[in-house]
Amino acid sequence: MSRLHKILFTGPMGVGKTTCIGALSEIPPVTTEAVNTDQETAAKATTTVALDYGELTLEGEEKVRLVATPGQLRFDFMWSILAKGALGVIVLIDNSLADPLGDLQTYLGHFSEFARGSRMVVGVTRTETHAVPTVESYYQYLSGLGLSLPVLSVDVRRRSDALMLIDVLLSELVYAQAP
Ligand SMILES: Nc1nc2c(ncn2[C@@H]2O[C@H](COP(=O)(O)OP(=O)(O)O)[C@@H](O)[C@H]2O)c(=O)[nH]1
Ligand SMILES: [Mg+2]
Repeated sequence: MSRLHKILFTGPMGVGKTTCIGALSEIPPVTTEAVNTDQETAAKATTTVALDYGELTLEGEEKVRLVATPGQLRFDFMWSILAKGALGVIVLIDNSLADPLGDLQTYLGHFSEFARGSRMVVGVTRTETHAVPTVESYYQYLSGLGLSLPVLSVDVRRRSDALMLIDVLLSELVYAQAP
């Protein structure tokens, strides 16, 4: 399996990274959960401290490694290590949090190489309960930063939505590599 075939998932704690890899992976996902000591940010019993790992076979028998970053910002030193050699980054944003566009800005900053190289897709979760910011306002926000990235409203508990994120990222990569 080539090192190049890695897709990285990132986004705030509780957004759905572990769920997304679980929905996609053909192997039992490897996840490193620990007792959540940050109940204020997300009321979950456990949280991912190191990473999630899964595998998915694409058309043409190519395998991709699915890797998620830990959500808590105090583990952000891990992000660049995990991003090394990744084909692209899927940023999940939780629309129910206080400042979803601010969250997006954080991940755009940390993964700016991917954002500028059009090797990034934004998936917005919990739009069924939190309709704003709208997908349109995400596009406007990105456009204000000179970025043109796909933004999709997703519920990553559904495998079809999770697969859509992968498909859109892969078509972006093909387009980015076209002469
Ligand atoms: N409404 C909604 N809930 C979600 C979605 N994705 C995940 N969840 C729920 O959010 C919780 C946290 O998800 P998790 O995958 O652990 O988040 P992580 O911290 O990013 O890994 C779980 O209870 C999921 O069932 C989504 O797209 N929409
Ligand atoms: Mg997790």
